[in-house]
Amino acid sequence: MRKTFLVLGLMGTLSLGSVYAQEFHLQPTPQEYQAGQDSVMVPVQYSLQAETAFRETPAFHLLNTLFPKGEGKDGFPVYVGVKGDKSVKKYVRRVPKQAEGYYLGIEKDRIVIVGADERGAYYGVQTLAQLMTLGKLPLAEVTDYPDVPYRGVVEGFYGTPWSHEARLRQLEFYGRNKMNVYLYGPKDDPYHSTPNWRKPYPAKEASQLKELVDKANENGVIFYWAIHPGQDIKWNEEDRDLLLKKFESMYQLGVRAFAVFFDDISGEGTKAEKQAELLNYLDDHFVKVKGDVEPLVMCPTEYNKSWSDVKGGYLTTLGDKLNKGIQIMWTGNRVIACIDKESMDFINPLLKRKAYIWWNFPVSDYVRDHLLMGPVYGNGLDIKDDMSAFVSNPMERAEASKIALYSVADYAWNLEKYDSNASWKRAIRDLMPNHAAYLETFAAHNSDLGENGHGFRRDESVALQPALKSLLAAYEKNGEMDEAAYKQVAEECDKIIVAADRLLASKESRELIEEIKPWLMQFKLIGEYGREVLKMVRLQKQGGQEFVAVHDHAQALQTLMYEVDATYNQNPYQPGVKSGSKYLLPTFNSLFETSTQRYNKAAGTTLDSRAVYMPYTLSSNVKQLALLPMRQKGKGGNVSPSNEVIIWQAGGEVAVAMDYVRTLESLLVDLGTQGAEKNFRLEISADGVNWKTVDLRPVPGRTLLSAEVSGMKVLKIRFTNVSGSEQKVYFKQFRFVEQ
Ligand code: LOG
Repeated sequence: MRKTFLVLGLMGTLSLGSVYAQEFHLQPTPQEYQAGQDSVMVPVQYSLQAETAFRETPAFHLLNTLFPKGEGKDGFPVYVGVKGDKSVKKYVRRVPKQAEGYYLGIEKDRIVIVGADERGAYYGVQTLAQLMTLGKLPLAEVTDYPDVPYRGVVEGFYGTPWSHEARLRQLEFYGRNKMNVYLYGPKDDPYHSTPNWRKPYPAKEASQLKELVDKANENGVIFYWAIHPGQDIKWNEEDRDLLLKKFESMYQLGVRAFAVFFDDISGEGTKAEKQAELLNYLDDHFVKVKGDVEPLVMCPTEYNKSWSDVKGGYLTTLGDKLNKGIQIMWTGNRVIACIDKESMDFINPLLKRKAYIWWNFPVSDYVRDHLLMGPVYGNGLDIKDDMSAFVSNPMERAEASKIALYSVADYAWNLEKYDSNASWKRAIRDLMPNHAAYLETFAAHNSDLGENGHGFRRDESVALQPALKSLLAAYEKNGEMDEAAYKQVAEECDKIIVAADRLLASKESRELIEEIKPWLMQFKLIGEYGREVLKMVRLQKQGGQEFVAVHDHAQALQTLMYEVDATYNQNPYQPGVKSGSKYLLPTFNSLFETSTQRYNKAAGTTLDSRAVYMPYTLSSNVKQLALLPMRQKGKGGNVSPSNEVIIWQAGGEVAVAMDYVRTLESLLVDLGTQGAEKNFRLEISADGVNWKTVDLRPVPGRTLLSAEVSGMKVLKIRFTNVSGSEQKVYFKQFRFVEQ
């Protein structure tokens, strides 16, 4: 196959808009694109050569927006349609057979777009739209189709659901990036989940949902509405009919695709047998009866390998019992995991169908103080035939999620040609064409998740890592200076400051900037802090007294960073604002500490050398709790809560150790279930040896438990499952305040 990706012949004559020819790349990466040297002027008007029915399709509406003067008899001929249409009969052989495939030909005297189906034609027009930004149209042929049948997004996170406006912008973005599904399932929409899943939406929400469905249709996106009934569903006719009724009310709003999620629940709702019965009932009595509804999608309770008990038969039951057409979601080997061949080979035989991948990235509902704006990498490039879908669960911040979503679209369309870094750079340019370099600097240092209960991490500060490392290593060893590394880090600090300012002040992509503003503020402070720390290192070596003033400024910047962290994004889960947390800040902190200690030693001073201070340490032998980070907040601490159900073995405990004996004021625990306290014991020790049991009292009407600890001396706290058997409970809160 001959593939030419560049349109070199045109470069000299192009009128360069926001897209430069040498950087031009179709998105998502097409299967086959051949462009010659020749080109034609971009037509300002077109004449439509199509069947009458074509005028009813999204492809037509998009086409009609591409030409400034619209349609006209003397316009440039555009032959467009789907396989079987008379108008494009001549070209039918060139159309790929795959669903949603298309052929796009740009000839001297015509444009030809033929879809394997309606959405294929729409994607052909989307590709034409991209080529038309080039200023001149290359004579070209595109033969293209997606590798994965369903590609898109599941709005399935905990936290503030996306706004209506953000969703409208997303749907348009999916259309442009050839993603065909959006599953609506925000955990904190009460009408999606407990308590209100049985009730219809109030008028305002209903009309907004209708608007979303229309917007999705315009953009070739299937709008799936998902319900999450498992926490309190009764397996009886009444609830089944209420669920059906809710579906019917959504159908009335225009919804033609439905999903049922059984993730993160405990109790009666988790039974595979019952879940399968319900889904099959919906399939037989709703989907099949309506005739115009897409295949059902379900998210199982055991939705990842680490939680699945194959012998227990849950997955096998679903695989055996669920009607063939029903899709089953899967997040991989763990809740948060990249997907590879081996993980597909594990799950598909159990489900007896190709898994519908729910990829938990860039979702940040368990690391809410971080932004996940780095490259999308780690998923197998050899699994296109193993999955029925690849959908991504994004961040609560819709615009910031677009960097990852762009690459998810690219990946799922064409796995073998996916190039994670190149795709990431293009995503950034797509989001902020006029500030791309600044956004790239920011995103490069805001990629990792920090410590988290799932243990999922991402690379960060990739280009700067070697310099950070060798600068620190040389200096820590014997005070040597790696000049080249020093220079590189210093330049990066300058770049960081400029990037933060330019983005904060930019008129471009305001919605994005508003979302990430606190992180931009923090980022700028890190750049400034880095600059001062580098000066400290230099001055310490020279032994100059100016060291003190620079040290004090660096310390002031630490205080300001602390204040940003304590002021913005104060959600109760992982409050705060972390930036550059994987390499940048830790390196600067180490340089701060070492240089201050060295200065103190030489000058006989007692400058404060502490950059970070964490008085509490968590330990646990419960697998899902062991990695949960502790946070210090004001005069107290809390364990970062988890979203899912914790499988807490008999005798399993979680313990918090203090750096020295402190005095408690209050302590709160929330296991998400009323009455759960009888299975657990809370103990406090003032010396780490002798323990005292403390009662946990339920706060009336809530699942919150409060311990009477005021005035108690504490060195260690421990909380143990003393029931003698495994407990499945949430871990929504574990928080204490000191006097
Ligand atoms: C939830 C999801 C959440 C995600 C990341 C699934 C299937 N369910 O642990 O709502 O956004 O993990 O925290 C989940 O992933 N539970």
